[in-house]
Amino acid sequence: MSIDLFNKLKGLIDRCHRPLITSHIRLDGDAVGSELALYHVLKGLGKEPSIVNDSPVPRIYKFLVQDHEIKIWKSTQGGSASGGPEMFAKQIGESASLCGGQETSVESSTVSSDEPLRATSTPAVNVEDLYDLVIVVDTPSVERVGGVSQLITRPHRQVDLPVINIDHHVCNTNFGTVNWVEPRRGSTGEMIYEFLRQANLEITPKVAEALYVAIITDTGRFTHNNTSSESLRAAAHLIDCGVNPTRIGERLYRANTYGQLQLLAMATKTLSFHSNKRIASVWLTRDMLREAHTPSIDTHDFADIPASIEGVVVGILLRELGEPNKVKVSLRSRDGLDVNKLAQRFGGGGHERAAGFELQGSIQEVQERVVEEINKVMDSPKADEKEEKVPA
Ligand SMILES: [Mn+2]
Repeated sequence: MSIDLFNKLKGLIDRCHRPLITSHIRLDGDAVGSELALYHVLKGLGKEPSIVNDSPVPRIYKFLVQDHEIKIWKSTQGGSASGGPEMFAKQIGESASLCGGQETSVESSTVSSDEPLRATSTPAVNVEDLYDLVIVVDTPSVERVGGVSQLITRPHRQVDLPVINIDHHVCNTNFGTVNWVEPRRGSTGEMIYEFLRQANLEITPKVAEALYVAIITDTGRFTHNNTSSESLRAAAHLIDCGVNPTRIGERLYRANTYGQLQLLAMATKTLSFHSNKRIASVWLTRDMLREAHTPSIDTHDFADIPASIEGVVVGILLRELGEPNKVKVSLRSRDGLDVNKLAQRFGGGGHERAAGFELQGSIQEVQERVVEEINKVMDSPKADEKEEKVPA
């Protein structure tokens, strides 16, 4: 990070009083860990930070979070961003007075409720009255923030709130007022660690634990191609700051539910190969999730099932979403095949070796389209060149 960029970030953080911290929909360990680390640091500096997310905290990361620390955004009906100032006031209401004594709509993240918000007559509130800075972590675009993007984009605001964008996605759109985007980084947590070091800010055990979770999960336990000596040095220092790696390992990697294992068995049964076994895919339907009593968020690393097979260049996970006929596609690759570029063709994105997008259609239809597109990329001369290195 350049001195100039550091000074800009530091300046905005020093001047703020009530920063809003948020991240992408369907939170992962990097998102939750980065948010919490910043939250605790800012609290330590005497600020009044709030974390508000579109999605609830996935079960395995809840051990990091106290109920009141992360709030969840309640979207309006249909999940689309809509509603006038009254609806907006209701949505961002954080205290009884702001909500006219009604129940608050920004809930603790550990409360899971899919009830759509009902419009009630509440006084209009400006976002500026609640927050004076927005910090978005680990998120490539404003759209990926989900409903909380209403706090970042213009229509409901009188003045532009400054937005800090800290991210390592190669497809980041630089949507912030200040953008710190480094795609070579293994995680956003690693970037926040660097910022704290450079700013000479204290890394308390709580901060260290949150950052460690961000780093270890996003590097795939230090195995993904974005893992660097810096990732490991950061992790090593975080252990010095109070992290117990065994405890974190237990919480993250020995915490499967029976339902998850049932789903794993079901998903593995759907395994199919394409293109001379260079592509492998599995899928999960809503019925499977229901049968295993497991939320979709607990299955995001199932893309590793097909990708873990020897010789497979691209692993695909297809998941039916809540909306009818909508499928979430997750891709994992190796041998230099850039799935971020592939995902961008379908309106998604991510990293070179891990990316995703959503498509309309049945699982079968979506699978065919995606395999066809991957084949095109694989068959291009450039991909062939790289593939020659792959043992058959
Ligand atoms: Mn990340």
